Amino acid sequence: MLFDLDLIQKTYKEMPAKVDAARKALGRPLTLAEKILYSHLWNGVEISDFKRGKDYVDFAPDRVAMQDATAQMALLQFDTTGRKKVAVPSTVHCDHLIVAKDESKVDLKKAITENEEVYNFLSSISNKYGIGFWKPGAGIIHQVVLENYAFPGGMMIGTDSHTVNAGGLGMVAIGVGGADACDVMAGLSWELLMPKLIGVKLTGKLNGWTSPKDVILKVAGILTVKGGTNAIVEYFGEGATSMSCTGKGTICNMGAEIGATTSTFGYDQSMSRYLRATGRAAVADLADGISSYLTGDDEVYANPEKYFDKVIEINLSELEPHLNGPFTPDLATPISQMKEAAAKNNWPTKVEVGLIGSCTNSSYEDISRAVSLAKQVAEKGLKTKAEFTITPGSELVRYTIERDGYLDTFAQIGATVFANACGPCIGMWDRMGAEKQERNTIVHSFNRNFAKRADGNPNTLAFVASPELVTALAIAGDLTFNPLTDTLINEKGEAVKLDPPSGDELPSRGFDVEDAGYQAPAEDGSGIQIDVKEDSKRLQLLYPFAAWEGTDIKGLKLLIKAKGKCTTDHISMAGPWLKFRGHLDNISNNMLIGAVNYFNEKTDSVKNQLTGEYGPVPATQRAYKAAGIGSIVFGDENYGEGSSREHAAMEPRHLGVRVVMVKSFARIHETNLKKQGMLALTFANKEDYEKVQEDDTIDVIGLTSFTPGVALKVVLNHKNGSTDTIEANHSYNAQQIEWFKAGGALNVIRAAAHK
Ligand code: MIC
Ligand code: SF4
Repeated sequence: MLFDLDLIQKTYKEMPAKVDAARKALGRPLTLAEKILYSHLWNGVEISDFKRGKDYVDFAPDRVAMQDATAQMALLQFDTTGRKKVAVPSTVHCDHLIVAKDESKVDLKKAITENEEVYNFLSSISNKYGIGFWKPGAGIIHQVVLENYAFPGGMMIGTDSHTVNAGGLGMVAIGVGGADACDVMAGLSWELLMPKLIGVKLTGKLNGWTSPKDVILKVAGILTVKGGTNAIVEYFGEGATSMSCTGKGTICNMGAEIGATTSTFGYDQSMSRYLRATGRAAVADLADGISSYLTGDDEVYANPEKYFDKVIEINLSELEPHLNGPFTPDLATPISQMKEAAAKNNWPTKVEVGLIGSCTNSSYEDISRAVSLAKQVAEKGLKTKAEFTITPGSELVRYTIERDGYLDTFAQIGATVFANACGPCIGMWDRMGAEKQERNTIVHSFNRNFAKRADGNPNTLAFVASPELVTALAIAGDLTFNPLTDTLINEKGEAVKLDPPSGDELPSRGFDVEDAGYQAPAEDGSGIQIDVKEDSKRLQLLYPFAAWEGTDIKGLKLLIKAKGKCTTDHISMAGPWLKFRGHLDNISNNMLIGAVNYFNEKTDSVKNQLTGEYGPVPATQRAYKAAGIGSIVFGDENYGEGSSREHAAMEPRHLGVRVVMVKSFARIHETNLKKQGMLALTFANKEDYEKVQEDDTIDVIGLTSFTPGVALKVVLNHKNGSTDTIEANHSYNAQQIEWFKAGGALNVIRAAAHK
């Protein structure tokens, strides 16, 4: 569908002059990322050569997208700002709360009943404040955004880390917490640390079994889960232009898994084709008119080392299909090495389930290529060994693939089609037998594979791969099957080889849909009432957090010293907890229950310093809160990796944790902590992490002169009477220090609104 053409027209009208001015001021050619950033500076911000990784810059994003699990908190916050309407076009998408169990229709119906209160809340608050609402069943936020809202050269933020998916259509699209979305919807600027720039030059051409997914699986292997932190990854080269737009979306989507601020591609014919196929020829025509502004300058791509902070080159002609995992998306194994890797690591090689789809890989092209393999099952007399599921990304794609007979072909290999929603990607998979917690292997085309993420079973090993490879491995039922070289034995006992996948970039008969699932907001929503019941278990109005007391913070108890990987899934688990995303107190009962306690290597078992007993993390923290004692959380590298969910910051805030101090943070989580008025600190010397002891009482010194760029001190008062004073770095700028002092960014906005 075509939305907001006037916004796109205006952006494109102003963009050339803005880009030219930036090029002139900086005195050099520009990358695409810079063109988009500099043409979206907040009104009044002067163009200057901002220092990457150092300067905070104010921007004016074109639009905001929110999904149901994060929109609840974002809109509860927006509701307290006193605004009448959102200041920029915004949308809400109902995709995260649908459990995948039986099949699409049954599951959707059940979700609509179970989540009625939340859907009604989101629908009416969207209606009131001028927000477009996509009903349950319409599809996954990022797919729906790509199909309807993303446009080359645009800038958007979204309350979901995979908002970056829209980079496939040449946007700078960034995942944020709800508080950031709230600012932009309230008409305020949006602040971002000027990102570093990583260039990825793609040479050659994808062929055979290799797909866009393998590009990002390879990049994740090179850069690791934190290698993209505070950087924009820009892809270019012949390999980029020869790839489909939706393939580019897959690559950008999984940029979240390397911690990148976002990823993007320059405007090209594949984007034009995609825009036209999705009913947006007018946007394509406009983009064609200023195409040189919608991609990096030639000089940049000719000499990338001069303009990017880091350059990676990948030859697509030689790239092998990969499988990444288990438990982390950056453990990359080329398929030819899987036999060896599985044996060495003792990974179960029997594939129990293959799952395709999700916001990452559910395009028409993905499905058509996977179907070309499913067809071969009957043609070659094979039998599919593993279970197989499909999670379409949108009703538009689902309707079209049904029309084109693809769902029938999948049905012939025994596939289950789940609702157009997140489902098994976010622990909303009611998988039969998962409660037995058996060690088992699954392969999927989603993006994340942290422990418990798909089915809640900590012993499920999930490997991420392209939909093509997932389909082949499900047919073979074997993780070590290399379809490039290996044969399968069919029902007649013959050895057969699968032909490489083939498919269509876009449907030859065009896309089709009966009801895409969109609800436009009321023209005048002022009369609409938002009801949140006092005794609701799912929704709770927010109260303002208390302001800083004006002194150093002393006498904090150690709540947990988290060991190793501590993602937002460890801090605030999804799956069964998603139902409490609109109720801060209830969801706080999952706080840090997945984090491993350094001192006993257990999850959800920490020492209560008041009683000396071990208990669950949330209960222990509630005991400190009841006693009026603050606490501190220590953590390892890349703390808060993964999701944008601000619950991972709001829960500790609500329960009385004052400080989170770690070796390093993931970008969105660090911002979320700051926004909620917490202290987010990093060890100046990472070895100091070792000095933290289980019975420590901790003081934070230097807050009365809290200044950007000046380290604070943290004193560890050990039980034996000795102390260690360690240096605590922080990245707060002057504005963020104000948030801390006020007790949270929202308190600052509210105070301004009431002046
Ligand atoms: C995810 O993929 O982890 C999620 C669920 O989409 C999250 C958002 C959330 O936790 O609601 C994300 O990536 O930001
Ligand atoms: Fe949904 Fe999974 Fe995509 Fe997150 S990554 S938006 S949970 S499909």
